[in-house]
Amino acid sequence: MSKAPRQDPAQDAPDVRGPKHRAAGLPAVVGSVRFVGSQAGIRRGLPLLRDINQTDGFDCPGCAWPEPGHRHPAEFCENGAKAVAEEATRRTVGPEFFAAHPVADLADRSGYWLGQQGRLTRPMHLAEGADHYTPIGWDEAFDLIAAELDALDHPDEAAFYTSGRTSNEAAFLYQLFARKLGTNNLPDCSNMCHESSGSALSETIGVGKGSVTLDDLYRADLIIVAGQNPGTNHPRMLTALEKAKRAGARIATLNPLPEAGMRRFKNPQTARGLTLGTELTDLFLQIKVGGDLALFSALNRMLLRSDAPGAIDRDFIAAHTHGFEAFAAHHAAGDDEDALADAVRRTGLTAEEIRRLLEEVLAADRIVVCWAMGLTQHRHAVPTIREIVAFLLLRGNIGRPGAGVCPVRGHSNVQGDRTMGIWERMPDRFLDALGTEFDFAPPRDHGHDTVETIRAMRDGRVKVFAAMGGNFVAATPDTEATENAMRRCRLTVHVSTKLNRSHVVTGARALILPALGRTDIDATGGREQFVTVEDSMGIVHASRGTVPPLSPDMRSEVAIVTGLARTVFGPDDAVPWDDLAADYDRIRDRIERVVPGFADYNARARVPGGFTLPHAPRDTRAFPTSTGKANFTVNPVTSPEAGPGRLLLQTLRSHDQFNTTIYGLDDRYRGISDGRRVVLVNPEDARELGLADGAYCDLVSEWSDGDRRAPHFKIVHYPTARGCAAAYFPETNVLVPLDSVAETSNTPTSKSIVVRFEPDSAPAVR
Ligand SMILES: Nc1nc2c(c(=O)[nH]1)N[C@H]1C(S)=C(S)[C@@H](COP(=O)(O)OP(=O)(O)OC[C@H]3O[C@@H](n4cnc5c(=O)[nH]c(N)nc54)[C@H](O)[C@@H]3O)O[C@H]1N2
Ligand SMILES: Nc1nc2c(c(=O)[nH]1)N[C@H]1C(S)=C(S)[C@@H](COP(=O)(O)OP(=O)(O)OC[C@H]3O[C@@H](n4cnc5c(=O)[nH]c(N)nc54)[C@H](O)[C@@H]3O)O[C@H]1N2
Ligand SMILES: [Mo]
Repeated sequence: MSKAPRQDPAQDAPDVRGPKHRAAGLPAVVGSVRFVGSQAGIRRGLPLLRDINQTDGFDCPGCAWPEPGHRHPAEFCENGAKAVAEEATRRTVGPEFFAAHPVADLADRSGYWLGQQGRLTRPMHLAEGADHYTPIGWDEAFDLIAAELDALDHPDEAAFYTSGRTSNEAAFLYQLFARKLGTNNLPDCSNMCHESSGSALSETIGVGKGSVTLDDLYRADLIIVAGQNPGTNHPRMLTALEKAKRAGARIATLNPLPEAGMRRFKNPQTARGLTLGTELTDLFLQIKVGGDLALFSALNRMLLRSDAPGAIDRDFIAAHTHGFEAFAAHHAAGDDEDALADAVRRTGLTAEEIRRLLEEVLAADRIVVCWAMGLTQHRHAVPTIREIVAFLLLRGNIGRPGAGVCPVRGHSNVQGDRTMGIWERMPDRFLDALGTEFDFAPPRDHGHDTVETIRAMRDGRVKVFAAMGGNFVAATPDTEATENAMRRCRLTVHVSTKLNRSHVVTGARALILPALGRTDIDATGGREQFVTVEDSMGIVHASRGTVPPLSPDMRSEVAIVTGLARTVFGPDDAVPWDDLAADYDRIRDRIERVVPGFADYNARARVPGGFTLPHAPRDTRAFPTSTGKANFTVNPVTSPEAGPGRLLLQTLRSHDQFNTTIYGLDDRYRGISDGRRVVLVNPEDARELGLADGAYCDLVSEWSDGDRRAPHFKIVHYPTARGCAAAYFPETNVLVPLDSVAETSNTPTSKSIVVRFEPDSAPAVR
């Protein structure tokens, strides 16, 4: 725990041993048990492992991957165990801790150190001009927030952020609170995550969610996994891929990095897996960062030209799609050889490799494409995903078994939060239903998303910032600009489980409100309550905490929202906030009347395994788009260019972190230990740029408004694609310019930052 206690980059001294080829296996099992023991203790921790993802237990807060129908007694992975242990830790940060540490000292600590201090147990207040947080009562805290909200000139001067762990019930009430107040300023982590998927899918198929179930994966002939590292971020997905493989699927992987899990997977749930493992990837294409649009565009062009029988599904296209002529004309323009040469240049692949992928595609009747942040966090992310949808539409691969789109969500309930109305741009039909149910007129102007919220705080247009979970200043781009923006607020409020950077970079006044997490027993209203969540495949199910909370002063997110709302709107409000909190069934009854697909919610939430939400394209090949059909789109090929002496930096996760929560300083599969400030560079590029293996450098990103610098990164020669580099976030968020965002979705371009390398400006003191 003493490692890397300070923000000081010079303290970071990673050790490098080179990448691994296999994932999971025995080291993962040993890793989970050891970590759980060290945080939660064996007596509190091990029984918890038994409850993860079981129908009578809680939903793993680790990721949004669905649970299979037949659950394994150990339905969790190493990283899920770490997420659970972080939350169920016995360590606490109470008033004594805050008395001992002035905020200035906490602001000098690393995010890792802050997180390791333990669970927040009491509401804490940082008064204007004070050096220390001091305890505050819940009612006093609500009064304080109500007074600040009341002092605003307009409700749009407040913003209400949500991270993706919040339950359906709490999320629904939270957006109701914001809208009753009069604002649609509901930025969320999704703005930085799968917003590009939502934008592209809504436009093309009419539903911003994935169209496949686990069963579809098991029935697919070809699964393309693009821009995703499931070995670390969705380890249980590897079990599904292994099962698909056994049933005959082939797997193609598109990634600038050779990620361990996609090569050999040793399933820790089976004896065979622990020893032998399965070779998952049949075709690995080491694509350049940002090259996916060029690749799928090339594939589509070749499919349109192909004389292989059934290369494209003309019946499906005629019956269910719109815009095919324009799409085909776009791909008919220009010279085929030139187009292929252009794709080769932009992808860094050979023409032969692209043709091999085409052969896989032509041999596959049913295709699923899975993706995550490697596709969504680029300037051209939305056109890339639209082109992937077109690729699937060409062969009728949406709306039939074994085929479809599979954006793999991150946070465990990020998809559910959206379904519940956490979005700055909810459609009118949702706002109409909400207004009718609760007898008020919801605001109609679109609110701020995450990037717009930062700009608004910077410009003094947002003065009160509240967050339901998350770590806003560390997760967002342009760290310095964002921290300065946050400091300009009148009041910042964080509903949180653990201490993080956002608690110590505050507005004039600040509150920390300690919330119960997934693992905690929730006895709000004097009875054990359960909540519900929605996974990445649209299945809604119950989650019940199973450990006693560490302090009676922690409240459920539902109790916190309703407590605040009652203070702000008074006891006679038309919404019976207290009644809703006393019995979550009453919240679900209201959700059922506002959100489509939730009929009989309370009964179906009690069915083990839950229920599946309707998805028109998947269920009936109906496409609720503007044209009433699935839309082909025209997406001119583009890709990021770094320019001479520069590389394209992607910022990604190590094996020992959950977003901004750092579990430890190792990245076992990439062979990095004891530190995080590494930059992975292809050895050929390194030679050309004079970057010696093991030397330290500064990373400098270039943008129209000037340079940004992240000091002291150890150079690691690593087999990434040429022209590309990789380093971990949040350390590199300082390099991502606020205005460098994806078209349409406004997602920060965290996966393609142009950087140059300069001598280390913070040499280690040894
Ligand atoms: N243990 C753990 N689990 C997690 C998380 C965590 O931090 N830790 N985070 C959760 C969240 S919120 C999310 S959104 C997901 C994130 O899950 P991932 O998207 O898997 O996470 P990243 O680490 O950002 O990895 C991005 C992957 O895309 C590749 N990539 C980068 N650029 C490109 C590109 O241009 N093209 C292609 N084809 N590939 C590219 C990278 O090499 C890397 O393998 O995981 C969730 N689960
Ligand atoms: N450069 C770069 N930046 C990125 C990304 C990237 O790939 N590169 N990825 C982006 C992505 S995909 C995402 S999703 C965002 C993540 O952004 P966020 O969701 O804002 O960040 P997290 O680190 O997941 O938030 C962790 C904090 O949430 C709180 N917390 C945990 N569980 C609970 C709970 O149950 N209730 C409450 N109330 N609080 C809880 C804890 O206090 C913890 O410190 O980051 C984005 N930022
Ligand atoms: Mo995410």
